[in-house]
Amino acid sequence: MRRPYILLAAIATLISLVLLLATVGSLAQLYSATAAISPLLAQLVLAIVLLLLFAALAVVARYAWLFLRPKRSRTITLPTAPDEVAAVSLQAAQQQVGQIEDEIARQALAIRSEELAKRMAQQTFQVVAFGLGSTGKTALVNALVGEMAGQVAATIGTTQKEHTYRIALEQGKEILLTDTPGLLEAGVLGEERAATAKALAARADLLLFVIDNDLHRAEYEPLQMLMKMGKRSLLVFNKCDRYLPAEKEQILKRLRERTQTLLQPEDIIAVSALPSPVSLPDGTQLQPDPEINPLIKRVLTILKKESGALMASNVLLQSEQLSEEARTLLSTQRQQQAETIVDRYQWVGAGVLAATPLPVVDMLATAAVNTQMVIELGRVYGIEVSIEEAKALAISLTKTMAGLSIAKGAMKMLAVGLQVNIATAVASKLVQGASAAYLTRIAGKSFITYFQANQDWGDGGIQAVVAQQYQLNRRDEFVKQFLRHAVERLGK
Ligand SMILES: Nc1nc2c(ncn2[C@@H]2O[C@H](COP(=O)(O)OP(=O)(O)OP(=O)(O)O)[C@@H](O)[C@H]2O)c(=O)[nH]1
Ligand SMILES: [Mg+2]
Repeated sequence: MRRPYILLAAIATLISLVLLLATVGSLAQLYSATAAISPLLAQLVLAIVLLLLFAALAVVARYAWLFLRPKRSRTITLPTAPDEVAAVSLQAAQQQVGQIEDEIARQALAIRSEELAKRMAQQTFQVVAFGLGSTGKTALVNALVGEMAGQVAATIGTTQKEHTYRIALEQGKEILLTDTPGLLEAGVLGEERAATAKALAARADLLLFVIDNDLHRAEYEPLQMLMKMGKRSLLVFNKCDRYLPAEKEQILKRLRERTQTLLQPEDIIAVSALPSPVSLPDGTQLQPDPEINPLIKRVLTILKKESGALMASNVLLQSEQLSEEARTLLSTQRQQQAETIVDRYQWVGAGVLAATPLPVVDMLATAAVNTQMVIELGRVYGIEVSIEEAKALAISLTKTMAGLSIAKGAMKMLAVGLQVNIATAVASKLVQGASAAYLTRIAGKSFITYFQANQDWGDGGIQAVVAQQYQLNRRDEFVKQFLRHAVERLGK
């Protein structure tokens, strides 16, 4: 208990004791005074007073309990294990992907999310070799896989497409080892390949960043970027056979210094994936074996100690990216659907008002906000708006439009646009219809903003949103185009 409470409790106990003593004293006095008249009456009075006292105490105790009882808090158990968090995030991303209507975009994202789910389920560890052209990525991947599967050549740009190999491990686990095209190739094709390589690197659980000398600036920047992204990486210094031992140590020392803030020293590994052939005295050429054991050992250690956490954090990262892409696509899709609804509704009321013989300036705002439109717009954003809610929303928007005198302003502007005299404008059916359509548009656009912001009018409230939409839809170009449509639709 904290100090102020202890003090309070002590004071309360003291007061209660004093009151109790006073009550007992008074009761004793009352009893003896009444007993002098009649002992039976005294007992009766005492019993009644005690009963009342207990009743009062019970009431006080009940209310005290209501206030002081420990509040039961609703606890929601959130997943805390990395793989559970990743699974939840992936599920959320998949749900968003499912809502995308564009077939091609949905398929592309769905394939990625399925791959992620599969990798999570199968415990497939993805290792990607990445680096500048000709640093020996393919040679390294081949050496690692233990077979000469790729084509190894001295020119930059040998690997044109990524290539993935499966390496089976015990307990059904496996490593997917991916060879990527080199960065820094000339031309558009080179840029495209570099982009593919970067995308693949971003998907890796473990990255083998292959270099063949001290770090190039073109290498340092992507390495730094990937490390900041939290990508687990090993810096693989390949082609060590080309250097004398002292030179090799010198380069390794410099590498360690330059990547001090990015990498652990044990994550910088010197290898020779495909050492140059050696000429023997008899003139024959001998192909030395690759020297990649330290790298294999390091990869296996990481796999043993960190693979679970690495895969989980990678799935999390990727499902977040997937989610982000899906969200962007969904938002564009919803915007288009919502605009189509507004386009449809704006001409519905317009026709009716254009056919009305009387001037209807004041009716315009009311007629413009169609409750059905509000319901349909809500649905686009996944919000079920009841008729009552839609009516209430429509009323507040109508009031806002009336308050801002938008109906009159719009009518005047459109009349000018249609070059109708203001005096006869009110009578002009075309202006009337066009104004209704225009106001429906402002209302619809305002509701789109409201639903986009999760049913929130924002800091400036409904007025600010409506005023902003009015401003946005007043641009000359837009009004001209709008009037052309109006004449086409209502002129007949
Ligand atoms: N001396 C030596 N040469 C190597 C070593 N590893 C690769 N090379 C040579 O380096 C050149 C390029 O090797 P690749 O494996 O094709 O390089 P890469 O990084 O895949 O190249 P791109 O696919 O074009 O990006 C080839 O001539 C290889 O023989 C090595 O450990 N030592
Ligand atoms: Mg290659």
